[in-house]
Amino acid sequence: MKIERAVLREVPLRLKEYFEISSGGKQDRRILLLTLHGEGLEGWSECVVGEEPSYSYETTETAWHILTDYLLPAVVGRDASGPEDLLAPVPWLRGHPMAKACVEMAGWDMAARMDGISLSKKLGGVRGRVPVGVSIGIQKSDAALLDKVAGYVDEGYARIKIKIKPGRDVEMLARVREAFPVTLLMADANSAYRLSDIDRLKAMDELGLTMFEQPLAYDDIRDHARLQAQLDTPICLDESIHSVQDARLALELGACRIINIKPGRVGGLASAKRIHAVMVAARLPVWCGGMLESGIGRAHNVALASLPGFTLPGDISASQRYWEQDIVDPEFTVHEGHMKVPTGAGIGVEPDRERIEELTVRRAAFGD
Ligand code: OSB
Ligand code: MG
Repeated sequence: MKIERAVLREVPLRLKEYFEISSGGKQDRRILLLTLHGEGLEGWSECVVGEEPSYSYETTETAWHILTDYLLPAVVGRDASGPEDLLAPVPWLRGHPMAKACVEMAGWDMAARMDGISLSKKLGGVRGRVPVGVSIGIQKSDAALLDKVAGYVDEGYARIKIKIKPGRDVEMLARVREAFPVTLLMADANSAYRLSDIDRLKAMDELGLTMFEQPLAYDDIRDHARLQAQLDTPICLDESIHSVQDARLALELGACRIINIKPGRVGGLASAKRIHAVMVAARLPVWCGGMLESGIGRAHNVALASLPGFTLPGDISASQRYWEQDIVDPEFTVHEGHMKVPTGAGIGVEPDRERIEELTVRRAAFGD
């Protein structure tokens, strides 16, 4: 696949609702969109970096720097054998998985279009629709949270994830569990606890949670193993897993029983597929996480979630849960707890080019 041209854009989008997690909150996203051109086709992707180095060390600014100073100049003008080969010219570039994934994922979209098949099919997807959940940020009060949960349960979401932090955890979750005795509930701490918080963690172990996501430090697989040995609730790792090597280490140590796969966090869709394969071989489930994406990133996530091992509902909610107006047509919707996997070529949804152009505040182009 010859890449003739690349255009990177920054597109600000305001979330309908302030989204708070244990490390901080956000209202305004600075979305980075990449378009690769070549073979008479395009490939689209979204870089899922956050605005601040909190979830990951990468930020909008570091990704812009890595993409424009290293990755895109290396990719444009080259004839790669496929998406996995796109970054072959920069094997020495360490880290920055979200910036790398952005290039690789646009390559997957283009490769699927070259074959005239959907991205889902190109990746080995087997499902026409995928079960989806919703991730609820930390609310001002427990009453506000109960309201939110009720609303999403009514909308049919297959699983409710609740963000927690010390002090907004045991009692709050117990109230939700009491009001929703049979709903699939899980908690995501985004690394807000330490092993010394074991009493609180054990209290949450009594609430019948489907899983406990990333309770401990982002770089501490060993302590997660110690914690998992003391809990019945499966631990799901998010921030700790950046590669198939991390996944193997976590499984060997017994640090988790579930992995949240985000293609951006693990350096792309090929890496996501490798982690998926290791988990399927271990007979453990995975699900697709989210990074408050626009419809472009969501399209990639839905395609990935159609692979056989993605048996748990993903953090892949309807466009309307995030944005007044998404930047793809059609927008993503949820019916009976599921989202349809687009069947058109590539990501299978049309970027709203006019609106994207209008919203663009920064642009870098490579190639003629
Ligand atoms: O930990 O899964 C997370 C959003 C930003 C950063 C980290 C996380 C999240 C979410 C949102 O939980 C999931 C979504 O996109 O709906
Ligand atoms: Mg998480």
